[in-house]
Amino acid sequence: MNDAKTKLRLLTCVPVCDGHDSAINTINLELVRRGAEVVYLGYHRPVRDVVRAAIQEGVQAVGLSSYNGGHIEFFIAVVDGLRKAGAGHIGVVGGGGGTINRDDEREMLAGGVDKIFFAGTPLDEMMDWLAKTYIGRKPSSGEASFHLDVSRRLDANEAAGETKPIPTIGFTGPGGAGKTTLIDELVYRFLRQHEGRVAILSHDPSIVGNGALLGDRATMIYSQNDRVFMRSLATRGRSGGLGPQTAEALRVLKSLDFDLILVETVGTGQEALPFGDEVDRKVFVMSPEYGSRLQLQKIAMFDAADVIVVNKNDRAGAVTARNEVEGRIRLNRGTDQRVMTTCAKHHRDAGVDALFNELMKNFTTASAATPTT
Ligand code: B12
Repeated sequence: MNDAKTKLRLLTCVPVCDGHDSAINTINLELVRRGAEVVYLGYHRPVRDVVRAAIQEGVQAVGLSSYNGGHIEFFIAVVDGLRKAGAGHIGVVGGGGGTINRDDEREMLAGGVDKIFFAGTPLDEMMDWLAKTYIGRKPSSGEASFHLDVSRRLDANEAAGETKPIPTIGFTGPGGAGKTTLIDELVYRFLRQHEGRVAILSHDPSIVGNGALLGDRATMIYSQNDRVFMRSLATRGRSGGLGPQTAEALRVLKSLDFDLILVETVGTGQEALPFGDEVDRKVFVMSPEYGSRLQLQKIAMFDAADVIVVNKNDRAGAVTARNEVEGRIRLNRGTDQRVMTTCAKHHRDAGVDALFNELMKNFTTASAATPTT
């Protein structure tokens, strides 16, 4: 599914950001323009988050941008972490403008870092080096941890036998409604209340040059947990919210040792009906800002969703929105669709608690001993 033979797939991150974020934004965009799929992990991430994400995302390399010191230790710790996890095939590169000097570079290369790009390196030169070095790089084939095994299976489309009836919930809705934050809060509740593992398949659009900026991880807090496996997928030209690889990825995940699977679409439009039988429950997430009541007549998911969530209920108009959405759903007559309101950005939001209970209703999740990674 990775097209590793023809496509560059990188994880980028700013370990600690003191405000120097324009380099990573420039580099992410340039990579995407060149057709790369870039999983962006955001700022302030410890080594273990970088290593976990790189393995789960099946990237060829990790790109770090570092402007405020500690780069020698951090870069080398990522190399060591990857090697210890059996993922020494994943390269480590990066830059930090004028903050990384030639002596630092020598130490970093000796510690296993593949390349440091200095201030003044033309973007073209950098992109060509990354493509030449990493496209086609073969993953290591030794013994694998759970995360590495899942990642390899996803890339090889190789299920571990029959699919199992693992509870699977699909989330869709317009961009900016808060789907990712809501999913992260639901994951938090799962981790607190259940044992076992969660898998997340999260989609972002492929844009110019077929590249994609896969940015959902950057807003995830609780999903950076060893009991969570997350894979970011690009839509690769497929419209409707999911990607051409989604069905196969779900088949693989459902053959493995997970207790809950969450699927997030890209931000979708009014006509989108992304989910079929592959999910057990369909959730449509929206904010109170949908325009007039007439707009509610045009949203196809209002006929298909099991739960409609009006998120951002701290905003003006949220009460009216809930009433109007309920009025629209009543027109469906005889369905047991639920309308719920949440404020996902508030930790411990009672609306998210109620949504979690509603979604987990009638699912029996395995409560085996906490698994190892
Ligand atoms: C722009 C800039 C700022 C902007 C940042 C804007 C932003 N949103 O990013 C602002 C004005 C906010 C800023 C502030 C500060 N800055 Co400043 N800043 C710079 C400057 C001039 C350019 C950095 C930049 O983004 N360049 C654009 C990128 C694309 O190019 P580049 O940095 O040369 O990176 C190349 C490679 O390293 C590589 N690369 C970089 N990252 C990555 C990642 C990957 C994955 C890859 C593959 C490649 C790669 O790509 C580029 C190829 O040419 C540098 C000088 C320099 N040359 O480094 C100082 C510099 C980084 N800043 C510095 C300092 C000291 C500060 C301040 C502390 C100043 C102060 N006293 O307030 C503050 C700190 C921020 C804060 N907490 O307020 C020092 C750092 C010294 C050090 N640590 O060793 C520098 C080196 C200036 C200097 N010579 O003193 N800064």
